[in-house]
Amino acid sequence: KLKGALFDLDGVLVDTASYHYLAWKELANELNIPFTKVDNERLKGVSRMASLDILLSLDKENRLYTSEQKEAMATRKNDLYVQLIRHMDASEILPGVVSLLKMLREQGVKIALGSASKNAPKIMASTGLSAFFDAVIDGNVAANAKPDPEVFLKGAAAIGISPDECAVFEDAEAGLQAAKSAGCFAIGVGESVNLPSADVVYSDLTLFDLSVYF
Ligand code: B16
Ligand code: MG
Repeated sequence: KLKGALFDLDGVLVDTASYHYLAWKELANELNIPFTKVDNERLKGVSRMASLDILLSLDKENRLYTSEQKEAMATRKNDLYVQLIRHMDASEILPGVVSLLKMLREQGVKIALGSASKNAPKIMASTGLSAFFDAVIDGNVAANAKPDPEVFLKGAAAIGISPDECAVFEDAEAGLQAAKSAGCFAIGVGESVNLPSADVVYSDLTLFDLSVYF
């Protein structure tokens, strides 16, 4: 039986994936780069600068930019994103999440966040999710982005549970790869076609049966 639960934030606990998409889409429009929801799948779970590099690789004109210009683009995207998440509250927590977190706590399972996002503290506070978490590892404390296992190794260490006794809940293939390299059990949330590295996939967390794993 597993003793720790490590949660991704965007796309697992809250539906911020759609806000990330809208912000990247606006930046892409401003740069005249074609960018679709299918392209956006490749950005999920990936750090802000790595996401920008993927977006710029879609430029038909192959324009090159200085690192200052790229910093400015990343800042522009984040300003747009922060605007979009300004009014977030508990109503934007995804289905099944709160009851799962409550049941995990009742069973004494330790819970940590493992997110690439630098905006995680803001979102955890405004939705009230912070109350359920024993530790928060996010883009402000981790140097290496997923698929590097750093956030999940640090999350497991912070709750004092060995990674092989932890489950990771992830909506992104990069995050599932990170979970597997950390040695965790990898639970995908979403569509199996997008999540080949998952040990098991649920289309949403209302279908998750805790007693099978914890
Ligand atoms: P920020 P997660 C990730 O969060 C998102 O999935 C990814 O799309 C985003 O680029 C990344 O955080 C960085 O976020 O720009 O807010 O620092 O899925 O690991 O919770
Ligand atoms: Mg995610």
